[in-house]
Amino acid sequence: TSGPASHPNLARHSSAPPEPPGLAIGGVSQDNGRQHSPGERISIIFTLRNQVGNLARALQVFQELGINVLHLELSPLETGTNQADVLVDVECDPRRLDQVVKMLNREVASVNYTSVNTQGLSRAPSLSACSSFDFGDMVWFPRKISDLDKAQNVLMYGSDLDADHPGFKDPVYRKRREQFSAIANNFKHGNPIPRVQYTPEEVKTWGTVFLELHRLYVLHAVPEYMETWPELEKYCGYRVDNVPQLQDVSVYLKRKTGFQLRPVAGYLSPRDFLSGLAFRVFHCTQYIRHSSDPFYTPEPDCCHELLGHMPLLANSSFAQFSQEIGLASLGASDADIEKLATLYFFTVEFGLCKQADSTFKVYGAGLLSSVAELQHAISADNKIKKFDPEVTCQEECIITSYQNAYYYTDSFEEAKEQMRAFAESIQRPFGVRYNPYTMSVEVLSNA
Ligand code: HBI
Ligand code: NLE
Ligand code: FE
Repeated sequence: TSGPASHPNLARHSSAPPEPPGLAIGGVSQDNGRQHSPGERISIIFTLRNQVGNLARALQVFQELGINVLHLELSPLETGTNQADVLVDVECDPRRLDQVVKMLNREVASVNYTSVNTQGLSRAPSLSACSSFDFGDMVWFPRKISDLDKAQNVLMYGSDLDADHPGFKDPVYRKRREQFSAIANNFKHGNPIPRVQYTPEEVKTWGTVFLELHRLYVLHAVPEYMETWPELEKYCGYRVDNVPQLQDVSVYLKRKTGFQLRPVAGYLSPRDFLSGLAFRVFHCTQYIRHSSDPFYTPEPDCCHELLGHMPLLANSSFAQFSQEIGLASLGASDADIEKLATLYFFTVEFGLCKQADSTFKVYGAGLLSSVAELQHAISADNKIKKFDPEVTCQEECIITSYQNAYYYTDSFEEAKEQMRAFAESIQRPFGVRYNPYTMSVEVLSNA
């Protein structure tokens, strides 16, 4: 092997113009005469795609910036994604970290973690410095919007209905659901959402739900929900005789609040659902409920997403709130996800709030999409309890039948504030920051 002295780039020539400093790996210092800027030991973890030259190009960044590499480790190649994690300890002025990350981002799949070692260069090897942040104990979560392609765990029903589903015994309905599952399962971030030609029977079901719910909205929906309706009618084809296309709604929302839609085959796992919100992505089912029971269905369908959720996602304060909840969920423990999802369920899905005249109004999407459960909730005063995150997070979420209880706050604002406060209390060994320019999350050390 060629040592520093025999390598042309690393030879010391006092007369030659200064060369960029060489790489030092594993503590072997290779210096070509230039002084390194005083720095601290900084650990950086990034993900590389397994392709010829990718590692070299990533490390070249440090060479170009004149930053000395102190330590380097590679994780085993992950077969599913064909990616590997790389941990690099460098000697660098922390004020240059932003620049380093920016340049690295051009060469690597994602920069996942940076940590400035406050104890300086003398600290023992990096793995112990990062031991609380082992690759092994970190929950995987999407770092960039296209990573959502890998976070699509549908819990029910997809194309596989249960015996108590109203469409279970209907072979035509079941066949139709397979088409919707195929659209969702083939979808990749960046694709337009395929348009669906809804059958006359499907349009009729939509119309029945649409008409009946409208009567109830006027009386019982929060004003924030009502406010965006005229635009949904104008730009997205919200009409009694037309099922809006997810693509049209997605384009409208993107302009209005930065939210976009992704088709999904059924009820998505709470973790995957919440992580979409971190990127202002809302997962939407595209199929419609069975015609035999238009007023209640035991799973999300396009009536639930389009009539229940979309009007509020077009409200900027609600959109901002939704993203914050999503960001708080990234990398959280299973126990914390369960609590957060439960609180989301009893607010965003089934919540009510008091108005100035002390009547209750509804903002929960699961109520605003079900004629039957909405009527049930507003006529069952004894089932409406005060929302208290500490207590409500212990409740059971019932998806396939009416709730045992509904929760109210003194205002819509209060619901968002209490959810925020809870989300902020979730403990993680790192923080996240969303970068809207790259649509990715930056992971920050809490150390
Ligand atoms: N999946 N398709 C779909 N639609 C939802 O509204 C939905 C979901 N999964 C989970 C979920 N909502 C939430 O209620 C919480 O569990 C986070
Ligand atoms: N039960 C709701 C409806 O009938 O619209 C859908 C389920 C929402 C989680
Ligand atoms: Fe929902």
